[in-house]
Amino acid sequence: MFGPSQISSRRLAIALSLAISTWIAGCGADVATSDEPPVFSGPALQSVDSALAGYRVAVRAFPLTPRKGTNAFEFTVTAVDPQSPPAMAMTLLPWMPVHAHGTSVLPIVVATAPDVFVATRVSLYMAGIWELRAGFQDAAGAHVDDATSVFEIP
Ligand SMILES: [Cu+2]
Repeated sequence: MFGPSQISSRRLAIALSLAISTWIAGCGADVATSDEPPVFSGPALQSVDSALAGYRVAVRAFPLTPRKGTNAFEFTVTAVDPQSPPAMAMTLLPWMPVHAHGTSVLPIVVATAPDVFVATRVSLYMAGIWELRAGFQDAAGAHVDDATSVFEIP
């Protein structure tokens, strides 16, 4: 009684359910590891001016809401002063001002595009106010400016 179209839709349903269960298993595995590549999307959580007003820095986080523990952040740097050299490198110091301490684990910062820097392994290990002190360097490696964004970790 099955016509050809009914058989093919049944096969399609089986193929789809296999694909979906594979996809769910894949997601579960990704969530379980701390090496999950960060994904940044949506509007910036913060946009801050640099200390010398040469740059505006948009900050996105992964997870989307920074949590107690390891986070990743993306910094998109736009020169607002035409005299500002391009920011070619960035350093990041997580700092807890109320206790005057940083982190023993240091972030890893890589440039993922011109003017875009991603910091992984940002260890915000205590609840409270954390400063993310970003420093920018020019092509010669000279320090040119700083920008601090502030996050409260629940
Ligand atoms: Cu602390």
